Amino acid sequence: MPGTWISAALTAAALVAPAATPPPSATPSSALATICNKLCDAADPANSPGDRRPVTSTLFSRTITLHFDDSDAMGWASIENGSPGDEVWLDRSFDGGRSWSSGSRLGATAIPANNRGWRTLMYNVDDWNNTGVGALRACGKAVDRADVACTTWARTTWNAGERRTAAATAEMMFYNNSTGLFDTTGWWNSANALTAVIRNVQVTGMPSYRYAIARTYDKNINAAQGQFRNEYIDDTGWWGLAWVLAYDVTGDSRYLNTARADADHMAAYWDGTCGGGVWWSTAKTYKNAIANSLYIQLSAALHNRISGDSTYLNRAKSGWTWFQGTGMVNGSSLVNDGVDLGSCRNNGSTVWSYNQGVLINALTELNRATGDAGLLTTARRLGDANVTSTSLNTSDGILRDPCENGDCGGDGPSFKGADARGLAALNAALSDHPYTAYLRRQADRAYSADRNPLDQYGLRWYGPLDKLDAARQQSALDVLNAAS
Ligand code: 7K2
Repeated sequence: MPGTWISAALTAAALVAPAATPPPSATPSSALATICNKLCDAADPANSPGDRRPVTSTLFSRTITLHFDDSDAMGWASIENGSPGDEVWLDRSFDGGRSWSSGSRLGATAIPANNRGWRTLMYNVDDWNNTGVGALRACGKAVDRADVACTTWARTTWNAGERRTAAATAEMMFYNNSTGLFDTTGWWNSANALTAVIRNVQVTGMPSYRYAIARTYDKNINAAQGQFRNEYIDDTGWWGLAWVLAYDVTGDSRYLNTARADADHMAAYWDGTCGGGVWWSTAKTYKNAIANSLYIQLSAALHNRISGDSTYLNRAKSGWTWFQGTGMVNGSSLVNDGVDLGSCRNNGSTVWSYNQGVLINALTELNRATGDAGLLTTARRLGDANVTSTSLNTSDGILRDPCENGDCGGDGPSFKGADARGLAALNAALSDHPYTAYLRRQADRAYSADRNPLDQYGLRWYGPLDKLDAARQQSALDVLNAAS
């Protein structure tokens, strides 16, 4: 009888299909080995204090259900309304459902004679000893058909008890423990992803992913040109800001020293072409907003953390003076992309969200350094334009970049998160917190329209969910952090 799970679930162990030979392709060993967290794999769901069922799937009138024991961070699969011989099992993924151990079919079992339903034993979602951030799905097969149906991927509420930690956990499913970078995205985007994860630790107080800070640092300190420098001055700026935040959260001065090395690398690419400013890259072909906003923000942030400093303060001030002189902030208080090297004026190129947010963050940090209230007034003008511009917002007030009629390539998906970070910093610095409602609207919409059951997010916050990568996830994580 379906629903009467007697302790025959124990007998289920005897019904486990002979372990299939794992495929020859490399599978993370943790995906195959028995995992023990609070409990070991193959625990009895009869002992679960809870039974949450986030997702189901149907197959020829059968229902396949994924169940969670959230207090033990384990899950099991069931099949109902089936026939004897129907199979049911779990797949487990440690990369957000991009791959799983297809040979392992965790808990694979079959409906016994005279029954219409059955269930697997319980398996761990995560692998705590190996910092494996996991997901499960329930799968099944009818006895007389070849077709297999699986639920979508989901996980327990462990490290995912609210939408911000859930999004951080989904971001960490892209984190590659071997490289210390985020798979599916680029070098500079990984700096932003790490920044969003660290910020999540700060705003939620959940320390689970703090380990990523030291791991990313240790595994990449000698990458590229060392100290997280490379031929892109903006890339170096993003990493410098990540390390400033790492220093804020850990107090470890090695991160501050690296942030200094990054700022100094950027400063080495300041010259007199067009009266100042740092170049976009070491090839010295373009002076643009992003590299210079990052330079101002990072320099001011260093001044605010290094007692007795005047070098970084002077650089930040010179950066802003130069930026203003170029006219990159246009008459609508929106930032165009860069400078035309012939005229040394605003090149009229695309208005990207991140060019608002990073400049806003830079001016907020510079205000903290100088106490100059005019900087916050200017930042507020930029912020007001940011949240009202019809080129940066849908008609119902959802932030979107101009590339969102396409898929935004590899860079664009990270932009809105950097923007949200800047708006949040300014919002906190202004006593009337003028962007609270805006930021909350973004987070609420992304949560309701652009998310799957594993708390993975897509490009367009107004939906629908398009595809998954660590940069899309980073922007969503940033706006969730910002809305808190
Ligand atoms: O043209 C530059 C930049 O001015 C422009 O804003 C973006 C728009 O494209 C390139 S830079 C592409 C990325 C490279 N490294 C770090 C990121 O800040 C940057 O977006 O896509």
